[in-house]
Amino acid sequence: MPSYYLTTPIYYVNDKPHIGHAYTTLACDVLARFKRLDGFDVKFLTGTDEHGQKVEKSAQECGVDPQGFTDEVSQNFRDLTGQLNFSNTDFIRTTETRHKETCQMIWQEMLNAGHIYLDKYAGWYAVRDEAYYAETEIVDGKAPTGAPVEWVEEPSYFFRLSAFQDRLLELYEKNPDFVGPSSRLNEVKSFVKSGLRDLSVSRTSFSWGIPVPNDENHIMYVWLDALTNYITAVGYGKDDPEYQQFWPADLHMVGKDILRFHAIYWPAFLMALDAPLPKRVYAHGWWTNEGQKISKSLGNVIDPVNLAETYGLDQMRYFLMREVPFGNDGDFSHQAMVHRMNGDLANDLGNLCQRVLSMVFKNCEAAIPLRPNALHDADQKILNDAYALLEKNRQFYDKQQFHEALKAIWDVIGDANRYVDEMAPWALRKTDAARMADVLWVLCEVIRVVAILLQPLMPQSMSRLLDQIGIDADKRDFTYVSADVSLAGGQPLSKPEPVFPRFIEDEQGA
Ligand code: ME8
Repeated sequence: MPSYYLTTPIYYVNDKPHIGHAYTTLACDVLARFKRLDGFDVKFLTGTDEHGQKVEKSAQECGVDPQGFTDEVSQNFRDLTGQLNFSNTDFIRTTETRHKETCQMIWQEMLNAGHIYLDKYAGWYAVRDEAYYAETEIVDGKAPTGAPVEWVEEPSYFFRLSAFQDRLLELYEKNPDFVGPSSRLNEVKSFVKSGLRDLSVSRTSFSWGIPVPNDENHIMYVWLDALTNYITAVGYGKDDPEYQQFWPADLHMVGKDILRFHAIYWPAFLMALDAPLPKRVYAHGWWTNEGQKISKSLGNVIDPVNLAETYGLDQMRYFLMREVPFGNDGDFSHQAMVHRMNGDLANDLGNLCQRVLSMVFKNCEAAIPLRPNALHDADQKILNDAYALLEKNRQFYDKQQFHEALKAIWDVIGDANRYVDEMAPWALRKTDAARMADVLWVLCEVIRVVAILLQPLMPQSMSRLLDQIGIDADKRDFTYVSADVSLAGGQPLSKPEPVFPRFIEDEQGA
């Protein structure tokens, strides 16, 4: 069985999870589910990044010790995975022993191989980004991200990042798919071409971090610690069969804010360890709320659990993956959400299912019609288009173009609705009942295929839909997207219930 390893960023525990965090993990969840249904053994990792000055400050502000604070906030992220039906197979915390051991092990390896040396750091640091900035990057006294910076002068260990400049450029040259979307690769290349300075990888002015081996004054820079989580989780250096099976990772999914760390520092650290490099890093875009930057100070942080309660979990999952071309920035608005919910889900897919299944229920003795002996051209065309979705979806999913995968499915849903109108099975009922049954079979088969392919995105609703049309639980993976295993017919149909209710403003109190 082929393997697939994908990861989310590990989130800082300075605050509760919000829509942005849910978005990244959702994208990974959809992909993980897709790969599982497509026959892959999937490792899907998420977790929390718990060290560093930012987290230490948040704990201080709450008057709690950092470990107690991180225990509590990390639990919120862990709970979110259940609340949003995420199928991660591991959840890592950087305060776990397994992780501290790996960090200290790789530190020692890098030191022994001469990639780390002791010196002094004098320069700018932004706690909010947990990042160092060069003098030339400072704009109006702030980091290019707008984060406040402070001047830091302290003894520090450095990683010889500058020595990896050529190898990194060669990596991007030889593997143009290393960074997605492709437009972002240029950003990374030009940063590297502009010249890499050695990276400060330890701090002495606070203590909430993993101790540097054999030098008690230093703790590791939080990004060296954090990035290492991806190999901790597969047992790097511990003869773990998971490392053999899953490393290198197939995909690190991140937001565009942290691409530099993943596409430059991380491969350089791995090169220093002589370890294989991940196959791809994908940087998605940024969400705003009704046109405004999402921030705690503006008080407009969107709680993903509230969103799921208001609109429905699968509806929210659909909206986030469909509304914005993956990779672009997007805006969350109530109006856009309701538009998708009532348009794509209730009208297009919901109505197709409801009218087809109701007709079957009423006119075919509440059982799926038997597979026809012969098909008309129009039948064959729509069925072929439905089966062809699998290969199209594979290609889109491998490029993380979730919106394109969905668009392709909705094209078929639109065609199926037009096919219903053209074939007018309600009229055939009186003139040609056998043809009516064939038409309804074709439609049930299209619904089956569409429902199987939409499981990664809307697992709960598609499971209900597949239950309704009597598909056994072990016949829902992608090997069943094929004419060879089309519906035989005869399965009893329970009274159809709408899968996607409309959102009605007044009733919901919106
Ligand atoms: O950066 N829109 O953690 P973090 C879209 N600990 N995505 C958003 C978003 C928004 N408005 N806000 C947050 C860190 N995200 C480090 C990562 S990895 C080794 C260490 C998502 O809690 C997006 O994925 O600040 C972004 O990259 C991530 O949350 C940042 O989470």
